[in-house]
Order: sequence, then C-alpha cells, then structure tokens
Amino acid sequence: MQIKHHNDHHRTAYHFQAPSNWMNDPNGLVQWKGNYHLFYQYHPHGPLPGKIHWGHAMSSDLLHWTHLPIALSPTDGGPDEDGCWSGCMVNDHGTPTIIYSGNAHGRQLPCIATSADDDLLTWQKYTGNPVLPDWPAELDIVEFRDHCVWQESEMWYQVIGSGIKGVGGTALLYRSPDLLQWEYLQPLCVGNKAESGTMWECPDFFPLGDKHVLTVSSIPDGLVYYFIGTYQNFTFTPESQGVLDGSRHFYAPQSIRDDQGRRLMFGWLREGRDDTDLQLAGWAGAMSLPRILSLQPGATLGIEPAPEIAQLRRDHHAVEPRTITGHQTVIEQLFTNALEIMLDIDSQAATSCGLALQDSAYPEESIYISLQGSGLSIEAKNGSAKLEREQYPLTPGRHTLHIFLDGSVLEIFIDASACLTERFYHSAPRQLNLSLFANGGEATLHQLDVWEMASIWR
Ligand code: DQQ
Repeated sequence: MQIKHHNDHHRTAYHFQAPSNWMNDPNGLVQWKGNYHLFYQYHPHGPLPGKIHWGHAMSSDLLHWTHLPIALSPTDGGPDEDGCWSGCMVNDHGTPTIIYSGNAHGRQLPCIATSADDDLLTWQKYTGNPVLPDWPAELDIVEFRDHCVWQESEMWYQVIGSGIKGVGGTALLYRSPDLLQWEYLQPLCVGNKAESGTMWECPDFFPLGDKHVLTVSSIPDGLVYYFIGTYQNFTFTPESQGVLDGSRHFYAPQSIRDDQGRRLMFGWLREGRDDTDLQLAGWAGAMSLPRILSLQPGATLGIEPAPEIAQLRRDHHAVEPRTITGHQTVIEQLFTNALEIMLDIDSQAATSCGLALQDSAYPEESIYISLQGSGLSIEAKNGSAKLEREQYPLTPGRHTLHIFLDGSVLEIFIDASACLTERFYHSAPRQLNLSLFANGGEATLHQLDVWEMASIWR
C-alpha cells in the first residue's frame, strides 16, 4: 500500500500516512476487539482537500498499520453530500457507532453510522440523519461541527465545536438517552477570542487523573489549546492552559482511553508547502506519533511518545557525555531518513547550544535544534536562507529533547511535557552528519543517543 510513493523521501517511515492523496484529521479513534482503528479525513481523488471521506487503517500493536477500504463516503442528496467531516466513535451497548459532521451546502450537522462487523469495515448510515436539525437557536454562533461523545450515568453527552460571535471559541454540551435524540444543555466552556480564537474545532474532553482536560483546535490561531480544570454541574472550569504543540503543523487531535488505561492521542501534521508541490507529490498529510498524555504533579500535562515506538529502533549510536564548546561533529554519514534522537543537554553559560543535522551531500541544507535565551528553536537553513523557524518558550538550563526525524516530519517532545513539530522538504534522501554546538560559553551534554528507525510498513 506504500508502494505508489516509495521513492519519495519526503514520506514518512514510522509516522502513519494515507496510501496517497489528501489526509487530515484523525477520526473515530477506537480499540475494538483488540485492534486499534484509526480513521481519518481523506480525499481519495487528489492531494488537495475536496469531498472528504473517512479513510481507515487498523493495527494490533499501535505500530504497524494495515490500510483498509474507505469507511464513510458522502451520499449524493444526503446530509453529508459535500463531505463526511470529523467525528468520533463510541461503543453503544456493543454496537460501534460513529458520530460525525455531515457537510451539506456549507453547513455541518451531526450524523450517525453503525457497523456490524468486527473489523469495522462496513458502515450503515442512520436514515434519520442528521440527528440535530439545526444549530442551537438561543445562541449567536459562528460555526458548529466536530464531536466528542461519552457516557455518564446511562446518558450520552457530547461536545460540539463552535464559537459565540464577538465572544470566543465555545464547546457546546448536549445530552441524549440513545445517541439519536439530543437536547442542548449549555456551553461546556467558553473561551476568550483574544486568547484562544473565535471558533473551536475538534473539541476533545476527557478525565485525566483527578482533573478534566479540554483540547480545542482554534480558528484563526491554528494552534491546539488545552485546558486543565474541574468538571461539575455540566460546566468545565479551566484552572490552567497551554498549547499541545508549539507549532501550527499539529492540529485537530483526538484521543481515547485505550485498554491499558492510557490517554492516547493522534494529531494531524499539516504540510508546509504550497498546492503546486502537493500536486506534484500526489499526497498530503501525516499523523503525529501516538502521544500519551498524563497528569503530572501540580496538575500539569505530561506528553510522551507511546513506548511502542522504541520497538522500531535499529542501529544505535551513542555519544559520551561531555563539555561542548564551539561546533563538534559527533556522528558522521547516517544514511537514513528515519531517526530517533534522545538529547539531554544543559545550556550552562552558553547563549545558544544544541544539535545540528547537516546533509553531507547537500551541505547547504541543515537543521538546527537549539536552546537559546528565548527558548527552543528549530531552524532550517538552505545556504544563507532561513527556511522555517519554530520556537517554544523555555528557560535556559537542562532540558531533554526527544527528537523524531522521519522524512519531512520533525517532531520533538520537550521535557516530556510539550511538543514542537516542523516539516522540512530536503532535496534528496539524507546522508546526515550530527554536530553539537555551543556559542558564547560552554554547555554540558548529559546524553545523546541516536537510533536509525525501521519502517512501520510491512
Ligand atoms: N477538519 C474537518 C472538520 C474540522 C476540520 C474537515 C479541522 O470537521 O473542523 O475536514 O481540521
């Protein structure tokens, strides 16, 4: 299934991707009969957005995925005729049930589909779709879509993404006895447009430790905000907030509690190139690594890659702890597009320090991952041109960077509590030299381990 683009070094080896064409949000994430199922927003007829379907893949180990036939397609003349947009899946007394946004005539309303087979291959749409006839009349809202559904005391609840005009992004709370008839309750949470945008897409709401967490994908900010707080009397009161990823390349995440009791999340990794390049490539979009969320002391968020990823480690290169001054090449000629790097570094007196990834065949192409006064910065250089730059605020000192370089994806987990993701489109399959650098003073390397990674495609 990966054959079509197998010569394309911008594709990923161990981040999930659709076999071809356009892919965006993860949808309907579920563990069903022992298998993980990942559905996703998919345009099967080209590498740009169009009439969106639900693509589908299955995995028994959260690593190796099997592409399966499209699960949901728009129905001509139906409430989803212009697209089957984002949604989730629940287990309705043994029946796998999808709640998604049917897109028709520029509006989205919730629709239901159910499956009767163990591999979730075939889906029947409810003939009474959409299950809500309209937006809530009592509110002046900007848009209305995307669903997170859960069960509480024999009743179903869902939040739908929205925004109140002039106020800010909003998650609207509904209740139902049967997933078919829904009663609007109240806003679960209302944001401030200056702080978290005017419209919240893809709300995800779940318990974590003794708190609740709401994540939302913000228009126009393009960032994913999380709020940690208390859920009581159908209202969620945020007590702290942050961004799930410092960059706009991570969007529309969805999570589940898996059979191991973990809060498991995937997000869509947007491309960073224009439509002409996407047309030439014939594909767009990747998934983040599976990320595990946890509640840490002080009610802060923990974010780590799923430990399963370590099973993909192959050749290992270790660099002894040392003092770093100037620029030191420590590993040469890594002929791979897929690396995992564990870097534990203390900036000490240096004004900037970090890791440089330089292509020995294209020396002008390099990626600098550096700790500077203002925080963590990812910078690509092509000759003297700076191509991309992402930043995440961090205080100077000792930090652990868990770095995943995979084709055009660079995904960094920072101190197991935040992420920063970037996309780079290099000229040819990589032949990398890895260097450490410290400017303006010495830095200390505590750990540098590098693994060449195997592909998840069998
Ligand atoms: N993507 C879907 C929408 C959602 C958006 C459409 C977020 O349902 O709001 O593909 O990326």
